[in-house]
Amino acid sequence: MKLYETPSTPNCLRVSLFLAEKGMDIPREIIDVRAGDNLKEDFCKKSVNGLVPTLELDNGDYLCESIAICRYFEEIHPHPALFGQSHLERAQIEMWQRIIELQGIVLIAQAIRNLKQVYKDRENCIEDWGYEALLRFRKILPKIEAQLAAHQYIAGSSFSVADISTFIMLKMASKMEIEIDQQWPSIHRWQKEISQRPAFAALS
Ligand SMILES: N[C@@H](CCC(=O)N[C@@H](CS)C(=O)NCC(=O)O)C(=O)O
Repeated sequence: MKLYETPSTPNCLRVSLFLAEKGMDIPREIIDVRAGDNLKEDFCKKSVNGLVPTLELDNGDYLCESIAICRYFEEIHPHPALFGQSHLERAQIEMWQRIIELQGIVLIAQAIRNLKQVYKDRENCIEDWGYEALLRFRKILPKIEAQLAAHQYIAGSSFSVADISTFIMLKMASKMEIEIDQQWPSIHRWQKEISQRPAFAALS
C-alpha cells in the first residue's frame, strides 16, 4: 500500500490526521501538485481525478477522494471507530460529513482557488466566483457554532472523521483571514480541545 500525497495540502492532511488517530502509518510518495506532478500522464493513470491524495493498494487498484481513502482505512482497521458505531451514529457522522464537505470545504476551496489563484497555471480564476464562494462559506459558521454549543464534537458525543474534516476546513478558512475568535465561543472551545489530541498537537 502507498499513499501519494502533497503533505501541506488540506485533503492530504485530512488523511494523515485520520491515519494518526488510528495509530497507523503507511509508505508515502510525495507528489508536488504546485509543480504540476499530478497533471502528468503517469499519475493520471493512477488517480481518476488526477488529485492528491491517492492510495495505491497492494492488488494494483487505486483509490482517490480523501473520504473514500479514510473509509478504506476504517474498514481494514476498525478501531478506534471514526465513522461511527451505532446505526444512528454512522448516519449522523455521514450527515455532518456531507454538510462540512458540500457547504464548507468545497466553497472555501473555491474561494482560495479563485482569489489566491494558486492553480492559475491550470484553470481560469474568476474573482467574482471567489468572493461569492467566500460569502456562501460564511453561512456554515453559525451552524457549526450551534452544533458545538450543544455537543462535544461535530457529530455528537464521539470524535469522528467529521471533526477532522471540520478542522481542515477551518485551517483553509484561516488562509482567507477567517479566524475563529470569541465571536464563535463553542467552535473556539472545540478547536482548543481538538488541538490537544496527540495527532493534532504533533502538527504544531
Ligand atoms: N475531493 C477531493 C479533493 C482533492 C483535492 O482537491 N486535492 C488538491 C490538494 S488538497 C489537489 O490535488 N490539487 C491539485 C490540483 O488541483 O491540480 C478529496 O477529498 O480528495
